[in-house]
Amino acid sequence: MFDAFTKVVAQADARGEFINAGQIDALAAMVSESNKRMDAVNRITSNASKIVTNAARDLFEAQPALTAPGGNAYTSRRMAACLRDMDIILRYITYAIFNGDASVLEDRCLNGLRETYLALGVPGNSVAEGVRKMKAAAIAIANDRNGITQGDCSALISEIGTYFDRAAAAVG
Ligand code: PEB
Repeated sequence: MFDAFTKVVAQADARGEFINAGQIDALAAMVSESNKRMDAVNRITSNASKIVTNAARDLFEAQPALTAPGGNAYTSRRMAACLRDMDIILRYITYAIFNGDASVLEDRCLNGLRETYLALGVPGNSVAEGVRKMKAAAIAIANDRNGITQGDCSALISEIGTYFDRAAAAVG
């Protein structure tokens, strides 16, 4: 598992080079902006159950076959597994945001997930749609201007978007 710093070290070491000025500048900029990152993680984390349940509700409304008899979220056991999966994916996305690096998400959550869903007969495209719904809700919450110091969060918000995109692409 990498964070933005250990990733730079691993890349430099692989080339047998010192950390260069451009890499230091990029990390210094990240540190100076880190309150935004922590606020975003805190906001998404403290709204996680709302993000998951609303996204799931929207998904089942858009794809009613999932909750109909024979569907992949039919019976409480499968419904619980589905909500749990969405919660796990969102949790790993918050770790990636915190680290400023996707490796924790890739290695511990997404690696093999497509094959798992294939083996279980769970439709990956539907999981991807659920992830996209969580993306919209999480970004609305992280980017809410109310009750927070005003500033430019566009770079952070687009970075956050990439983690959701990776998760959706991994299963969809
Ligand atoms: C991944 N999901 C399921 C299983 C696993 C995962 C390993 C099988 C074991 C079990 O049932 O617990 N586990 C999950 C994950 C990690 C992990 C992400 C990462 C670390 O360890 N059903 C739907 C929707 C979708 C869904 C499309 C959006 O209709 C999911 C939610 N996942 C779903 C369902 C099952 C499942 C299991 C229904 C149960 C399938 C079954 O037993 O029939």
